[in-house]
Amino acid sequence: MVLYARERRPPRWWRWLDPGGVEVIAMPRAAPPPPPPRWRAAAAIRLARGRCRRVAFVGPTGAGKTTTIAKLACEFRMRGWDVHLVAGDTWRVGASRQLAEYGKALGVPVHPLSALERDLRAEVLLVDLPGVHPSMGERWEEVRNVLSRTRAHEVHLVLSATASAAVLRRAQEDLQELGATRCVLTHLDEVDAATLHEALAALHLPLSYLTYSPEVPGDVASARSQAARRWLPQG
Ligand SMILES: Nc1nc2c(ncn2[C@@H]2O[C@H](COP(=O)(O)OP(=O)(O)O)[C@@H](O)[C@H]2O)c(=O)[nH]1
Ligand SMILES: [Mg+2]
Repeated sequence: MVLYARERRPPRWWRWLDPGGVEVIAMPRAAPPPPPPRWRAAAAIRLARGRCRRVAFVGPTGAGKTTTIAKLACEFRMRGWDVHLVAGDTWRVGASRQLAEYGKALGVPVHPLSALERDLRAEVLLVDLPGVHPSMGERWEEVRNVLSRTRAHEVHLVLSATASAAVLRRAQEDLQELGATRCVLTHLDEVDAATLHEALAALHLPLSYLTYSPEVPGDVASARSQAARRWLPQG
């Protein structure tokens, strides 16, 4: 921004040595705010009375899969849906117990993987899986196998907003084969606005839910809900 400008003309007899010029005093202009990230909001899980919606959650270890499942189980339960959980993380020590404890506290049945072949009278079946990456060989194969047994209507990729944009992009590419069509972003309470902005800009998949505390129940919102507007920059 130009604050002051003046043409400087030395005397004619001096101009052979100093032709003159323009004096300018300027201040750098503040950088414009970055444009809002272009993320897409996916619809929340849609349930119907008397039908079973099978939903699986995949993603890297520690992203928040089990916590998201427990939060959603509680939400659905409170709205009167018949919720069942499947403990598919047979790799992490204590993972099944963690889910069983949530199930007990929420009054929701928790089944072993063998229940996937049974005709459960649930209206929503949430399947918890171990953290996974294609480099994990045996575990990768098992997750693929469980997913095909699940016959999921929806697969959600769970990602933490604390991961860098590069890691988030990479995770979406690396886990593409698992067939997730939407993603859940967790740990929003642990990042600042700029980091969240970068995380949202890195999402190729539409965003279904976000979570913003480790607490169960509570602090989960559909990306299209009013509650989500508090966390997400509006485009
Ligand atoms: N602050 C915060 N912590 C979270 C959130 N979601 C999960 N966590 C914590 O992150 C850790 C890993 O979560 P977990 O659900 O076990 O991850 P998983 O390995 O993907 O199943 C646990 O300590 C959770 O309490 C969140 O939205 N905010
Ligand atoms: Mg887990």
